[in-house]
Amino acid sequence: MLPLLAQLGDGFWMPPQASTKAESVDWLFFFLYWSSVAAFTLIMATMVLFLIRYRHRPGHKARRSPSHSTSLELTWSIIPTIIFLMMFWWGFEGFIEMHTTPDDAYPITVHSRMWDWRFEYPNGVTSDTLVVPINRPIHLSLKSDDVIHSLYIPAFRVKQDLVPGRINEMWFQATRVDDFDLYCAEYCGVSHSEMITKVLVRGEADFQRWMEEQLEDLRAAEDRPPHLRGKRIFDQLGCAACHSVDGTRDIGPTLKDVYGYERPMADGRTLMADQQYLRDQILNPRAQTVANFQAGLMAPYQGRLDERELSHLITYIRTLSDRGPSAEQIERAWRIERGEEVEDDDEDEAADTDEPAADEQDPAEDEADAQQHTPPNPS
Ligand SMILES: [Cu+2]
Repeated sequence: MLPLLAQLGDGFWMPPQASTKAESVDWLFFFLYWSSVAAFTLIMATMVLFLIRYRHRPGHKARRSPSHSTSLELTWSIIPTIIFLMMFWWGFEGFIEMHTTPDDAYPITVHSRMWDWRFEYPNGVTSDTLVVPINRPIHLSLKSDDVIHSLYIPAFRVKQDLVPGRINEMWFQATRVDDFDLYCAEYCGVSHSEMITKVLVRGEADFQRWMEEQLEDLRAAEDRPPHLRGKRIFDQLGCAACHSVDGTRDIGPTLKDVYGYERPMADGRTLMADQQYLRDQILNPRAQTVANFQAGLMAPYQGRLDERELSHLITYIRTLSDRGPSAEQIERAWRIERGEEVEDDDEDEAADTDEPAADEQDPAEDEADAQQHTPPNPS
């Protein structure tokens, strides 16, 4: 009977049961639910029955009620105690199981922040959707860059807080190939409701293929002009959640025509948006806020980007301004630096593009990088 009730959870009253834990969670939930329904019905029915049966009638004299009944008291103590102990035991068992990660679990790091998710795989691949293989335990290390978030996958029946300054953990094993919702379940500011993405459960072969593509993309990204590498970092970090690149006002200032212009700040000062300004605003945005924008929303990127990544990101932002170098100029300088034949162009333009050449890496470093991104042997 009860397992049958748990089946009701699968897609009827609940999201589909898509992890190894889902059925036992639903089972316990429905046990609690239906025992509450049964207790409520029993108590209400008895009350109504007694109201009618023992109502006041003319000429009817009330009998004295018994003051004590050992058997009755034992019954109403022992039966509920057994039921409560059963509930405790199933809950406790499930809790322990949920917090005991299998040794062979596949590790993924989750970065959360207002209002965006990023999933980092052991080989350095990152993604804004959580792509996982079916039938394999997945271990998540949960981190937050700013406030408390909560990772919630209803179809898997798992939820865990992400707390700044802590690494929380959780694990699951998906049992259905499909796309499922992944929410933030802890109110975290104005765009909390947009902090939503997907879990894509795939067969082992599809997962490996996806991973190969990502690795390919990662390697190709290293062999691109700096502003394109910067754009990739911009996309990966989810900067677009708050900053437009076309002049549209969003949660944060647009990045179009910022570089090279004077910026009015909230404290009344005016700052020139040079490279140092961009660097400061990325690494420590809370130190100074642009006028008419809410302070403190952006997480500091100090320690989260290395100098090369930072330089690429700044180069990309400079290309978004009509006072910065154009993408063509950056690319041209990059090609010249690589020793490629470049068609003769305006001398002035070439002169403006000394900077990207400086952060060009040497081939040995490229080699080391490529090795870093080699995937672990799937066991
Ligand atoms: Cu959140």
